[in-house]
Amino acid sequence: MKDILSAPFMVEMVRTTNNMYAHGWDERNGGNVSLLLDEGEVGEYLDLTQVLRTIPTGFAAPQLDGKCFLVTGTGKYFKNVQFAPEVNLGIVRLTKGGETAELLWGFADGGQFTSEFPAHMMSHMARLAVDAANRVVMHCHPANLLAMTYVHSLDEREFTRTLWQMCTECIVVFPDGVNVLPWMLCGTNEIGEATAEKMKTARLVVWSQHGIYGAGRDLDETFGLIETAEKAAEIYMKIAHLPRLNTITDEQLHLLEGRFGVRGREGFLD
Ligand code: 2HA
Ligand code: ZN
Repeated sequence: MKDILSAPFMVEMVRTTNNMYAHGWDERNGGNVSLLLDEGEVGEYLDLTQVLRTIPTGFAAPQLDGKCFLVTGTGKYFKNVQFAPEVNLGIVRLTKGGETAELLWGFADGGQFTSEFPAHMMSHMARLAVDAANRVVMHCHPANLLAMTYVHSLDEREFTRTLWQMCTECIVVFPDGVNVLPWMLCGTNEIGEATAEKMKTARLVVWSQHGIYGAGRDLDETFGLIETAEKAAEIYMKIAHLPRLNTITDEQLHLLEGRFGVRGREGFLD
């Protein structure tokens, strides 16, 4: 067996959680990440017949039965992941229609996966139905996106259009736009179901007054998606209280669509 701490998926997860912390998106135990693993790849590092313990999930996820995920632990601090991956991260395999998680590695202090596991797994199901190559669901608390949910309309078209207008590359990076949930109680199956519903039409879902969810094919892409939206929100928070003399017009956004071969979300541009 190869050393799991040297596995590319592990190295990338440690680097990503560290980078998220460095960006200020994950204070204390804020944020959580899950990465769908290729079972063949995991098998190079772990004996897949050795289950350390089983953990009930509290929801059904039949489409994910048999799938393995590397996921951050509940109550764990992203700033600590790099120093003790085997305590702060775990690898679980879903069984019994997703109602049970088999721990294959990690959570070495007796811990378990993030409290937002329902939102993660339900979002994986929703994104895999749209894009079979989706591997990542990422949640964090970037300050400017959060701030925006206090002062900006939560209408998805309006919210998306504002972000697209803040940086030229936004419509290229997230042409599908941003969906928005009102404030809801976190850590529940209800917010998980609502997030997954929103994930059907966009890879970014804002949780008002809480944070954001992003989904993507790998950790870099998903990080970059959130990074780009957060940069746009930062520009917005710098200018929102000032008279706006210039903007990126819909005509210019259409030019970007043509130049980069993307289509903005249906009905979001005039
Ligand atoms: O686990 O971010 O939403 C910390 C969180 C919960
Ligand atoms: Zn959170």
